[in-house]
Order: sequence, then C-alpha cells, then structure tokens
Amino acid sequence: MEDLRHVMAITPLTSEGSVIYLLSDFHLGSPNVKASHDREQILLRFFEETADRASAYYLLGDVFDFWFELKHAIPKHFVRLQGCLARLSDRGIPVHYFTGNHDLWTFGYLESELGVILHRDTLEVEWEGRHLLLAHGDGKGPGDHGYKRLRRIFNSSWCQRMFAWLHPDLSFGLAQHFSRGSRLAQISNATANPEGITPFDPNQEWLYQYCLRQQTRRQLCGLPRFDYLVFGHRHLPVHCPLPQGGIYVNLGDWITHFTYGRFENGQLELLSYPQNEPTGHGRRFQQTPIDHPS
Ligand SMILES: [Mn+2]
Repeated sequence: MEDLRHVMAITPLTSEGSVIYLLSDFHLGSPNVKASHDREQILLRFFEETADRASAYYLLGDVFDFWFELKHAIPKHFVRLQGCLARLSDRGIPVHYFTGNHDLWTFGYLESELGVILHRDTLEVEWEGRHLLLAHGDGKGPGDHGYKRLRRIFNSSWCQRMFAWLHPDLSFGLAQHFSRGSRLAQISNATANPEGITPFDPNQEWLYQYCLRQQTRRQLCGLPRFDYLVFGHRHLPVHCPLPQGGIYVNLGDWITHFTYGRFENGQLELLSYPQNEPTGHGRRFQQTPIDHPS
C-alpha cells in the first residue's frame, strides 16, 4: 500500500506582508568541505536578507550530505548555518526541518540545540485557505524499489546502534564517501541539459505520479485537492500544473540551481537566488514546457 500516512499540521498564522520560504537539498559536505563552505555563505546571505519578512522557513530535507548524532558527538563543519538556524528560532521564526535520505539520523540534537521543528514524514498544511502537501520526496510514488529496500536498513534501530558503536573516524568517513557517490549520480542525471534544467518526462517522474495519486486519493476521500504538492530530493526545479488541478513543485537544490519557494498572498512561486550580487529578490524560475501525458 502506498504511503498514505499523513500528519495533520498546525496551521501557521501568516500576518499581512509575511512570507513563508521553502528550500531544500543543500547537501553541505558534498562534493567537499571547501565548496560547501562557499555555498554555506550564500545560504547565510539568503537567510539574512529574508528573515525580516519571514513568518516561517521550511527546509525540505538533505540540508547536510551526511548527518549522524552519537551520544557525545556530531559531524564536524557547518556550524555557521547551525548557528543561523538557532538564531532564527531564537527570534521566534519557526524553522521546520524535514529529514531527507542523507540526514535522517538525528536523535534530538537539532531540536534541542537549534530549536527546529523536526518532521520525519509527509506534512499537510493549510495556509491562507490553500492546501499544501510537503515532503522530502524520497521513496514516494512507484519505482525506486532498490532505494525503498535500502531505506528499511537506514531506518532500522538495530543498524543505527551497530553504526554508532564504530569509531566515528571510520563510520563517518565511510558514510560520507558513499553519501557523496549517491548524490553525485543523481546530480549528473538532473543536469544533463546544457542550461542546467532537465525537462522531465511525467511518465518517468515518480514524484509527478505520486502527485496524481494524492489528488485522486483526496477526491475519493471527499477532501479538497491540494493546491501545491512540494518536494525536494530530485535536484530538479519544477513548477508544473497537474491535470486534475493543483501544482507539483520541486524546490531544486542549493548546489547547482539555488532555487527556493516563496509562499505569499496564497501563491507559491519558485524563484532562483542570485549567487553573486546581494539582492532581496530572487528571479522567477523559467522552466521549459512539459508535455502532459494524455
Ligand atoms: Mn534526497
């Protein structure tokens, strides 16, 4: 049975002029620490520029390319971003942190130390009368059976305990090596087009198929259809209307695309953040047209 478990969300109150920002897949740590530090600086600038208007941030997974909390230790690096998220929380701006398939091994540190609100599964929210479904997106929809099997191992508490018993110089080193390999394979798929944008085939896009199923499920349950179904994971910026109504949004990533979602006045836009010049406004993301299946 397809994953139909959903967590009903607390509806955040959005005051006039306030904005909700959604972003995902920073993969800090990949391809190496030096390159990630440069991206971390761009992220810090983004948060600094947007914080005054932000009523909430939703980070939809894979913030870190590898994350694992031991009882007395966490992976080195990227303390500036951690500090930034902690400060946003301290200012009273809720930071929602979805676990991805690279950083699911968090056991309380991010909540207690950074003050983030952690989500491990799909979240349904209603903002300004719009219904949204939010998730990282790994293992959703048909296909990807190899990964779905692997995910059972990732989520096994016995395997996590075994991993935690190894010396972190060995276990973290190995995990980082495999994590980079899996992500690089995904990136090479997602940037096959010279413009860095891969027009996707809806028949092959599992998350698109997942969106169609979710809209049908809502209809069968007599619920209003989702206005936006928002994911990360694919490293592919997408803002694509669905045949039954509603829009499939993929937030892209902060490795090659630097794209993010901005929810304002009941509309969710996909924007790209300028990496070089400081400006408070992203550019609207241009996507190549997509042929819908009949
Ligand atoms: Mn992912």
